[in-house]
Amino acid sequence: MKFEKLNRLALTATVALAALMGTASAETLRLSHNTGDATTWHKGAERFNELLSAATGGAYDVKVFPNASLSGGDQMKQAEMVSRGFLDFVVTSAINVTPLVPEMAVFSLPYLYSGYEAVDATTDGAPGEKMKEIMATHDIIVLAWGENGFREVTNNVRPIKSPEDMKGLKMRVAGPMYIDVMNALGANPQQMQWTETFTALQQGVVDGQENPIGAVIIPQRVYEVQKYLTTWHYSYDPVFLGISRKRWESFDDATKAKVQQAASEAMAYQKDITRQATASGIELLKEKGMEIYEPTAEELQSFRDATKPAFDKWSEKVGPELVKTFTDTIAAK
Ligand code: X2X
Repeated sequence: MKFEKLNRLALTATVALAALMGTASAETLRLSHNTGDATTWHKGAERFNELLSAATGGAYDVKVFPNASLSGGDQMKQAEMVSRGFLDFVVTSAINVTPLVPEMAVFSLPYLYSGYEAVDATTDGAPGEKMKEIMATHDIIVLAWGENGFREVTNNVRPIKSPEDMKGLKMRVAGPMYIDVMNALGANPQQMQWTETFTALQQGVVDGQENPIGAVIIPQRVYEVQKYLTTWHYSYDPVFLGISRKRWESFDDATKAKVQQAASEAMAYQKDITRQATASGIELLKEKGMEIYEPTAEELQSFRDATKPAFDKWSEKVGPELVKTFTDTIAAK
């Protein structure tokens, strides 16, 4: 019927116009992160896009690029790109920023934290603010802290129950501080991009790696290429959502408030789903065929003692005053 046809035509035109207006009016901003598109990092970044779009009536479209693809797969380079204003946003973890901002290693000092309560006291308190100030001097505005998590060790050679079990293992690590930690344990560390690690584990180029369960090991299917996991909780790694100073200062105050709000909500969500995935993670990893070892308090203490040289070396590097800001807040918990 003529009327129906006309009606359909009108609808098509309206949809086309809306799409056109959408693309014409939304400004594209770029967000880089260095894990795959199934991780909680990615989900947090996508949530940020949704929240910001909703808060601004579709004025911004945050395009999320996983696997550090915008920095040629170089996960450490993202921070530098944001710092120089070549990238708008980054979701990455503290260890990746340490070549540019060594102080960020403070979070991940071996055995600094004993649990989530201590973590939250620092990220929500004075230490978190102090780290935001330091990052801002490098023109990276940290909008909110999220979570990569407590990093657990996996390998294909043997169950790790004591520091001695680490001896001679070829371990892939993400960043410089972890090289010192692995050396303190007598392992053979090798710095490698995360995007290359799965294949390296599969082909036996390295024996093991260390990463958090909920944020990375499960969504990136590390269990397919690793047999043993020990929950040694040796290092905590926060994630953050940061924006370049250049982009931040281009916003008016009302927009800044919306960006801040969306970032806070998105990272709270990211932290929440990461903790949930971690809590149910051990059971899932067992189902997938991994052998899990949960060290006793005494065994944890032996790992703490063995990694002390790396703690001391990096305390000097980040500055004892900064470490004290953290340890004071943790002790008051
Ligand atoms: O590369 C890693 O191990 C990862 C994904 O956890 C970090 O970005 C530090």
